[in-house]
Amino acid sequence: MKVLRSEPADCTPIWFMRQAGRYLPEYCALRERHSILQIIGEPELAAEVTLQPLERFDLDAAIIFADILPPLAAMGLEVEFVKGDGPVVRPPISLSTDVDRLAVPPAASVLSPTLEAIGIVVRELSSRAIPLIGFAGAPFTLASYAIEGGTSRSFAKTKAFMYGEPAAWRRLMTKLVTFQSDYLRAQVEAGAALVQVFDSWAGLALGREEYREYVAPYNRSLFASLERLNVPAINFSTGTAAYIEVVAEACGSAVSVDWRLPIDEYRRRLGDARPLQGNLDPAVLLAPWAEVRHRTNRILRSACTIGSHIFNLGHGLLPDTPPETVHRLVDYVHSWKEEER
Ligand code: 1CP
Repeated sequence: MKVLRSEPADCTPIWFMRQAGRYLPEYCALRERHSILQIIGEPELAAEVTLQPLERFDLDAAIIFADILPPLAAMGLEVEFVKGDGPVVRPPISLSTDVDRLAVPPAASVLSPTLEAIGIVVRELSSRAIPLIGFAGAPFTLASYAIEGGTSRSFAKTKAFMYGEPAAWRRLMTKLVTFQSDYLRAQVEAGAALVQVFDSWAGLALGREEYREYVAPYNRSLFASLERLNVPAINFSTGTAAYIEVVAEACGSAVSVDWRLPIDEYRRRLGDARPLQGNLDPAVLLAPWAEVRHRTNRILRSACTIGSHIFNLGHGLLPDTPPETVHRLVDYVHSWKEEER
């Protein structure tokens, strides 16, 4: 929180995307008994999973166990996680009239289990001074699941809709901004100390000019609506190295960067005004510790004075990551001093 507020910090803070996930045996044990949607739908279970990584590691933040897709269910689509196949969204949006059928209910009326889980976690963490991160998907990333009906590599249907039905695209993105803005506000009211907006796929799908035209205005409008919440908001994306300046223009208190460029290059391009988050390649954690340390050191040395950087991966922890490596990395980042440069 100090880094996000530009106050002096004693060390570089660290947390991980997917810190509650399949690399943790205790998470897998719980998943054998409950589906993802069951965990998300039961506040006590969601709170338990959220806290699992904090029992093991000295992390500087918790992230609420939820997913970016339940909002699509709240808007009237059917969302299912099929084992091995990833998410399925039915029926996918394919016509302009499908957009008109999407509802925009108050988030608190449809996603109350997540808001309750936030309350439980915040009470549990209050004595430990660890902030809880609320989150939501950015409009493009959510639109891609709604239009593709699930995960995609080419985003062909999403782009065909975007280019072919520009007016319907505007209506869809506007509805998503309205819902997500309300959902993030509700998470902050429930106790989240900061929020992160996940735009996981826009950068992998679009070139700079298309991003500018079809994505940036909606991200800008979402981040602008968050300003009145008075909590930090992290702007997360991947695959956006070619136009990170345009992504960062949408705003947010910090910009999360992937591993496709060294962090000092991201820093040069974005300036010193805001903290950066990232940028270790998640796959590095599958390597022996000496390699992890070497690459971590390079990030910590590169233009990242303590107080200007939140250590994280460029994307989520991979299921094969050894928990022991996560443990060593957390302690290493915390004990790292600028004199080691
Ligand atoms: O048990 C499992 O199957 C593990 C996978 C998993 C997890 C850990 C899913 C299914 N959801 C979650 C929880 C989750 N999802 C969290 C909270 C946990 C934490 O970070 O500690 C968060 C922040 C998300 C967000 C999320 N879900 C994103 C954005 C972040 C990212 O990874 O890019 C996305 C794209 C999803 C969709 C999703 N959820 C799950 C799957 C298998 C997928 C599909 C991914 C794909 O399309 O490739």
